[in-house]
Amino acid sequence: MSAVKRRGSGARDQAGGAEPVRRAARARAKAPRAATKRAAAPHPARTQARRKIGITCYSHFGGSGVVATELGLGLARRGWDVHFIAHRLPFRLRRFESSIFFHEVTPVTYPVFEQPPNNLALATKMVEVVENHGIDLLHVHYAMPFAASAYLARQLVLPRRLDVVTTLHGTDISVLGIDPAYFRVTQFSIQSSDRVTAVSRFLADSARKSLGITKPIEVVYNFVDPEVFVPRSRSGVRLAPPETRVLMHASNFRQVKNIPVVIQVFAEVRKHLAAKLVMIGDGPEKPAAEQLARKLGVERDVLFLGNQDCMEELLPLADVFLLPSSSESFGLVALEAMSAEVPVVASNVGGLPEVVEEGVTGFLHEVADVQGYVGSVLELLTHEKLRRAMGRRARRIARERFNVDDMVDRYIQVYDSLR
Ligand code: GMT
Repeated sequence: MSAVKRRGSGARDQAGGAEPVRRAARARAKAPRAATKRAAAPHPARTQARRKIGITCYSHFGGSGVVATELGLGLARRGWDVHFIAHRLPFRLRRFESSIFFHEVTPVTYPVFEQPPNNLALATKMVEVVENHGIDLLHVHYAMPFAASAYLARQLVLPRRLDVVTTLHGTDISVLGIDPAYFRVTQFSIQSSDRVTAVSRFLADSARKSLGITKPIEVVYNFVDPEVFVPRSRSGVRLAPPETRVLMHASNFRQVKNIPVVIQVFAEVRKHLAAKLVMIGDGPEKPAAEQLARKLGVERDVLFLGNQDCMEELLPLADVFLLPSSSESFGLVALEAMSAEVPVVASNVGGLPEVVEEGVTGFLHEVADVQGYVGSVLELLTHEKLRRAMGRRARRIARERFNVDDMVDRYIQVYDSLR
């Protein structure tokens, strides 16, 4: 048996390689021969009709992967060839698109390695894709470690030109970037990117303050497709009987999401009216949350649904969405709820006040203000007219300020500024 093993390709490997067969075949057919040579080729974007981009993101559940995937889909709709370079197929890439390609990063394990060097495998795959497909632009979502892998790839393909755009999403700055274990590399790789964007003003400011980034950082807000996240249809699925109100939370159940407060708020609300709490997602805080629900005697009214693929089907079923995070650079799921006409009750931290307007599209409170959240949730659940009016305003603002089409255009402007 060989001591060298490939990780994680699963069914796709059986299908004949690192890419799904259809995409791999198309990719081979489309790859221009000249682009496979490492030479000082003319800047491809200037000579080719179809523009091409490599996108790297975390593919599992999480807002940064959603944003990267929806951006890729938006670019594909505008005639770009989009090459996702990632450890797994991004979860929101649910339908086949002929101009979207997936290149799986498959690190090799070996007994000498304590951990397979994933970042090197990623840089190597970036180089391979760039050279084989004549790509001159990489857009990485989440600085750690993707901006560092992209920097390495850019050095490796010299003298070919490869522009790197890095989008900062949240904990890549607020938790990991500032950790002494990663500080210097994160700072260096962001500074070395050709363009840097952040998903909120708050996050751009924190990157400047806490990481000392001096490079200009453009704010491109996260976005939603208002044709996908639509208000509840009368005939649709229900999560509770008609007279029972639905409070909803969705996250990756990490400490920053303040999960115990979600349960405590619900337990208080439940004392006043018939309600269900729908908890979507999974993560380290979930077992403790289940335990707390039992301790507070509300376990029968709390549904832990786990990770769910189709948020656009679930969010419209909520009457109120609750997000009491202790840190949140944007809160994409709150925006998706708004688009579905669901008012949001959230903490007033990070980028959340840039998304949720106090008293207009929802209510904001101090992180630990359980009574404040309870008051706002009850107000919305007991005043149907107010709840509906706020929901309608939330949808209008999601549409007007955070529309997918506008934000894809903004990213294209960022790419164009490199030409
Ligand atoms: O940084 C993280 O915690 C992960 C990341 C993700 O992949 O979901 O979340 C961040 O990026 C999202 C997309 O830009 C934002 O909507 C989230 O607010 C942000 N999370 C935090 O800041 C905690």
